[in-house]
Amino acid sequence: MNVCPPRPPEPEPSAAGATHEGCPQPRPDWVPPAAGPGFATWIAQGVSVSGWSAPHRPVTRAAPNAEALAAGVRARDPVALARAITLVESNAPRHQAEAQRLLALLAGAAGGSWRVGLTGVPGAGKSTFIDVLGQSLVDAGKRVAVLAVDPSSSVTGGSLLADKVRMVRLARSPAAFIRPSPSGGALGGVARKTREAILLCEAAGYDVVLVETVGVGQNEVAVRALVDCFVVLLLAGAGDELQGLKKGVMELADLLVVHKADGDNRLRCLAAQADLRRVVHYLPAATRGWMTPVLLASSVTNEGVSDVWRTVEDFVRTTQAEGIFAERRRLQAVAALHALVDEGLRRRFLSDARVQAELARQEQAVADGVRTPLAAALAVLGS
Ligand SMILES: Nc1nc2c(ncn2[C@@H]2O[C@H](COP(=O)(O)OP(=O)(O)O)[C@@H](O)[C@H]2O)c(=O)[nH]1
Ligand SMILES: [Mg+2]
Repeated sequence: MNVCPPRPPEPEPSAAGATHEGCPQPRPDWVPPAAGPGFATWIAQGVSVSGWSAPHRPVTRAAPNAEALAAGVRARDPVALARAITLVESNAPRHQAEAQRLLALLAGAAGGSWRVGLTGVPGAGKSTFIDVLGQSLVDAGKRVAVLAVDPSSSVTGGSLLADKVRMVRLARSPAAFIRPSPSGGALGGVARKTREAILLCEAAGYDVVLVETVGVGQNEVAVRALVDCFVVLLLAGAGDELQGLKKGVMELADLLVVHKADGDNRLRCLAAQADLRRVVHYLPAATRGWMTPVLLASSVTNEGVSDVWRTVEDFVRTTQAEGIFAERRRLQAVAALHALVDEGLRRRFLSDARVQAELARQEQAVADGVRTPLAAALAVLGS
């Protein structure tokens, strides 16, 4: 088999390359000077076909248009939904104005889903669980959107790929929509973008929006503020049953699930369930009038997965009947307003040149121990 490209009869040495004795074609600059013809790097020669020229098609994308995107989202077009989410995730000022117009156009169509947050340590099986749960919801005729929130993903890098692999079956379903986390950025920004992505999914008619988040820090608190029902997945047999999940996270849970309750692990999970039931008894209620249940589930055998969903349904019915569901959403929207005002004030204040200069002076004074942090802060705020 001849793997060499056809060589032109009279090669022209070009500025981009150098010829070498015995090598009639131009070669890239970085080819070692002593490289013989066996050094297998050549600049590909163009093929010219007389009378034909490549059509000039500049690769451009139409600027996002709020009306067109809103129509696409309402028509449940997943491509339009994906583009709409990309628009609200954009930090470019010209996109932000269009994004807000889009959200205003769709405001009346949002709000109709059940928003369910799922958290747990990396490896707790969240994505696998969502894949199984999501499929059973789709089988029951529901449309399911999954949003993954991981502000650390730009650092850890791997979670995105893992999620795509874990949810491969659900991803194939036309009734499901899966969106990985907005990349990087401050937690406040990720929370804002996720909140808006939830609204867009609702406008696209998804009945359930599942928000997966890694339980490693503050993200679960941010996600708790975005969802109606908050589920924490735990593992048994890892020594400490709280596995680094602080008591604070348990206090946020409307439902605790001891996951991977299969095979040899099942007995350990039963013991962990009994322990957790005792602990939960002493925690303040995450949601008024609701005692957090502790369930067992396995995404391998599917055991317990439908019980988890039945409990979520029970939770939604109970909180809706008592007005807690609607009240929580109202409070969440107001809290989002406050968070955005705080963030905007901070950004505006710190971008002022005088403030920056004063801050640098005061940092030095505090570092040198000649000023207390409070006195320095007051000086900066008064600058
Ligand atoms: N035995 C067992 N393994 C599971 C179960 N669910 C997930 N896993 C495995 O746990 C690992 C982590 O799962 P993944 O869904 O990526 O966890 P995530 O980081 O919490 O999203 C994978 O190797 C899964 O195959 C389960 O119910 N039982
Ligand atoms: Mg995952």
